[in-house]
Amino acid sequence: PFLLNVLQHEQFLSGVVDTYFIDENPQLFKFYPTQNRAQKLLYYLAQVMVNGPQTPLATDLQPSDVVPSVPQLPFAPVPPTGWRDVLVKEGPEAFAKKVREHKGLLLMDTTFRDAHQSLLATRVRTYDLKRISPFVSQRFNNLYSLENWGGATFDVAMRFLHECPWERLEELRKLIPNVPFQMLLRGANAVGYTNYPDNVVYKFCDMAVKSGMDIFRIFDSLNYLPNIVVGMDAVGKAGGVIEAAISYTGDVSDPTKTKYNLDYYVNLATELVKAGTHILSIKDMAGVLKPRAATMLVGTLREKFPDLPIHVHTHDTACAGVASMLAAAQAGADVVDVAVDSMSGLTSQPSMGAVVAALEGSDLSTGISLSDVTDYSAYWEQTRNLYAPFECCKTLKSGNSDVYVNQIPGGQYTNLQFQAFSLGLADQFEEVKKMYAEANELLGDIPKVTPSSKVVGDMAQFMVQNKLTKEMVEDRAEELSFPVSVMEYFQGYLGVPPGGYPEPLRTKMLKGQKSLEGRPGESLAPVDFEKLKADLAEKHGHDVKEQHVISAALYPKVTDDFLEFHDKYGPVDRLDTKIFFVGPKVAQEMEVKIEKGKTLSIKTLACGDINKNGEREVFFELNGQLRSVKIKDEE
Ligand code: 3PY
Ligand code: ZN
Repeated sequence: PFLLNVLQHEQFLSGVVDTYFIDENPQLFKFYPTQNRAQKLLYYLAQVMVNGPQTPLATDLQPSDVVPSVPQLPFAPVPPTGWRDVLVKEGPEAFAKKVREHKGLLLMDTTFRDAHQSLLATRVRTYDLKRISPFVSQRFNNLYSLENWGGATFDVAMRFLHECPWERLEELRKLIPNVPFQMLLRGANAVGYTNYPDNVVYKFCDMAVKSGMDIFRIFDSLNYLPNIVVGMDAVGKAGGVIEAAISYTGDVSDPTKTKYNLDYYVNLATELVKAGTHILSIKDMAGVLKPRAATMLVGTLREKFPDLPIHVHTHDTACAGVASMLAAAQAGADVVDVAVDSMSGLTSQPSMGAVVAALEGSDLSTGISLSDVTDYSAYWEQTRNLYAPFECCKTLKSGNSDVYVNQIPGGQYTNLQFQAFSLGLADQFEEVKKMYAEANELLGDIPKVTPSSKVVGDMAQFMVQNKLTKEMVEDRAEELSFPVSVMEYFQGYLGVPPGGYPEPLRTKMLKGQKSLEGRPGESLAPVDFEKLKADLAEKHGHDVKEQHVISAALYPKVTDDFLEFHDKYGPVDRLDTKIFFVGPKVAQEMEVKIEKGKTLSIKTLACGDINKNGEREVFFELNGQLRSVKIKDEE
């Protein structure tokens, strides 16, 4: 059994030990503070009061004072049945069959993942997701799925929100037992930015299913089949629903664009079907699937695979998302992606309310009530104000049809724009966007989605900064020192791009450097999970959960920092969002529920003057008792 320290060791307590005992059991001689969660939280609050936000805010906008109201529900002891009941009872194949047989259009709601990844820098906290979850479970039981995990949420949760992504999944599962959960899996990159050894991908998927995940949308940023197949196999073995995705790029409605034409997509889809996908997904990560292209692509795939459910994803960057999703539905798509109205539009998904209303009364009616959408949307409209410091609308104010040219994915668009604005180079964004298209050409015209989108973005910025054109890069490739991500792409670390690498550029850039052949994961040594677990336990001095070990295999440093932060500051994920980001004011009172039946009542009393050691003493009332914490003022 795991022991906290030597004072719990029977043999030690009985006195039958020699001095080797210390050498053999060093971890038992580390004395960690006992779990005083209340004191740790006071320490966090005091830290924010004295030294400002511990999660860097992206803009000068402040979280508003609103306490978002949750729509009232009549008492219901159990939620109505949903698609998850079908999945749990009958398994993935039968689930897929029933989805295909369903008459109306089904929706996936992306509000809990892609919407805030695209609009609010992925910063939405479990706290706010949980508050609205019972409502989702009661009123949105007809959803095909709720996308609430994966993509960038995994590392951002630990890195910036100091919360455990696995705990998010488990807690939402308890609150929403009836709606299938969906996640985005980056194939052999899992939820990271680089290829992992296969055993990491398998273990990750297995634990995801055990923690409550149902449907996995699996893609590879280069549409590189071997990378997608690893993810598919891992999901299948874990018992999840396999939703293999085509990452859509180019324009099938433009006959002059021949690289990514209908044949290309039909061939890729055929391979995914052969590899055993339960559902076929079209992932339009940039929102470049025009309505007419949606009709052509979905129509062609529908004809070719009459029994296979088709699920279409888009972004609303050009504001044509609703039109494209309606076109997809009419051409035979079974499921399309939307976000609730107040979290929709621009680089997010198209509006749920608009799609629901457009189809009401038709054969494709979604079975979702517009008045429920309104209530759900009102919650998010208020909640979004808590995330004002991360609002993309600080810089992005309207739709942009230039996305059809630059093809920048939704999540990256606001990032690049924000970077340019924060450097005071607003007009540079126009140049970066233009250069993004040129960089894509240089790299061989590739699908652009995490992580290949970063390669193209890095290349575009490199070209803007160094005032390089495409021709200049081609001429001077041997002497330029390219960004690391670009070199790694050419070295084969992401997999093989469609149609192979551009030559002679690649040879010139690599200058004889070694490159990987084939699937990168094949040549990576497996992670030793037992050793990793022991290392973590040694470092953090408590029984490390299996889930944390998997987090550490994916993100060693981020996980380490997360565990350390948690050891130091306690369950900061229990604080409300405004207090978490910007701290309380003096004389503010708050209730913090740290677990079922255990609520702390905290009032801030005063923040003292700076003493000769450069510290301030912050005074609180905790459950009626006076407490104080000394914090070094780092100003
Ligand atoms: C991600 O990989 O996080 C994406 O959302 C890609 O579209
Ligand atoms: Zn997306």
